[in-house]
Formats: sequence, structure tokens, C-alpha cells
Amino acid sequence: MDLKGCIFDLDGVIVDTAKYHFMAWRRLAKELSFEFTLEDNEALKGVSRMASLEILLGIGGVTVSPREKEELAARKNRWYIEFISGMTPDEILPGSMKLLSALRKEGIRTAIGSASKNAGTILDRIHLRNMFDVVIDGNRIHKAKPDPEVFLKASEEMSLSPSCCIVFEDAQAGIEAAIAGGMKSVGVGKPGLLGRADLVIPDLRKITINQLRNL
Ligand code: B16
Ligand code: MG
Repeated sequence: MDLKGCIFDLDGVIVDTAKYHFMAWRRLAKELSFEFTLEDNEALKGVSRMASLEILLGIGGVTVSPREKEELAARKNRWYIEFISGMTPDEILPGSMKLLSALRKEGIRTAIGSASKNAGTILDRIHLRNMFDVVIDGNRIHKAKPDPEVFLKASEEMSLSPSCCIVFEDAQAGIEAAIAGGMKSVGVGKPGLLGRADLVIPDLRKITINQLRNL
């Protein structure tokens, strides 16, 4: 392919914030008097905050009013912000920096395409904002993944055609969004869940630009 841009999901690809989301959701479940397991947490990856809350409430068999839902989501987010405010550049996942530097050296543009409304805070905490030409986060989109909006906005702001872009994603919904947007995709994680990606890798450590160009 004629590779001109790479779009990275944030949580689960560049940093492991899934653990902080889990800690905050588990605390909320505890307050609502039910257990929320690490296994349950898998279903929340890449899913928006309100959709995550719906899944959580479903697991606990809890019914609340729309107003209470807003309050519960806000409560979870306050804890989550507390957790991520202590993040440091040490938490950048292995291989990310090397790949981002190599891409930029080659003149390939880089973007973040994240469902998170907290993406800006995370990028600031890990000092990585300047490695991305474009940042599209949960505050700038109306439709959640698997809708391709977040990635299409990223390619548009990079002034690139979707067919020249590769999306890096750890969530199934994100791979579906890349496909729907007409982009190549690299799944970061386990092949079982990310089978529809053009390539699946365990992390960003060994991937080369040549491999990406061959997709
Ligand atoms: P927030 P990504 C996603 O980020 C997370 O994977 C998902 O677990 C989270 O619920 C969602 O962001 C919304 O996050 O509550 O911070 O707005 O993987 O798309 O970078
Ligand atoms: Mg993710």
C-alpha cells in the first residue's frame, strides 16, 4: 500500500489504561453491591463511557433512571481521572516510541483516534502529545466505534485518503471501524479477538515500516 498515515487507538495500544478503567468500574460495582471481574472488563474495551455503564449495569442486574446513569458515569470518571493523573511516561507501552519516531522520520503522519474523552489528559501525562500530528478523541465525535467516524476524521485532518492510512487497535469494535472506513488495520493483542485485522501483533515492539507498507 501507499502508506502515508498511521492512526493509533490510545487505550490498549499506546498505554495500558484499561487497568485504571477496571479499577474505577469495579469500585462503582462494589458501591452498587455486585462483583465486576477482570473478565467482565474485556467487554468494555474501546466502548464509550455511557455504553460501558450500560454493560456494567446489565452485569449487576441494576436498573436506574437516566439521571442516575449520568451521575454514576460522572462518579466513575472522577475516580478514573484521579488514577490517570498519577500516570508517567514510564507507562508508555513497549515499542510505541520507537515506531512513532521511525514513522515521523519517514514523513508518515501520525494521529490518535480514541473513544476516550480523557485522551488529552493522558497524552499530557505521558508527554506524548507532540508525537502526533492530529488528535481525535471522544469529545470530537458523535458516533462510537465500530462507526468509522473517529478514524475518518483523523485521516481528513491529516489530509490523507483513508486508503493510505493504517489503524492500530486493540478492540474488535475498532478493527470493524477501520474496515468500515476503508482503512488497513493492525490488531494489537490476541488473534482470536482481532481476526478481522490485516495483521495481528502482540505489541508494537517488532513491527517494521516495511511490513506495514506490504499490507
Ligand atoms: P472515557 P480507546 C476507550 O479508549 C477505552 O478503551 C474504553 O474502555 C473507554 O470506556 C472509552 O475510551 C471511553 O473513555 O471514559 O475516558 O471517555 O481504546 O478508544 O482509546
Ligand atoms: Mg483501545
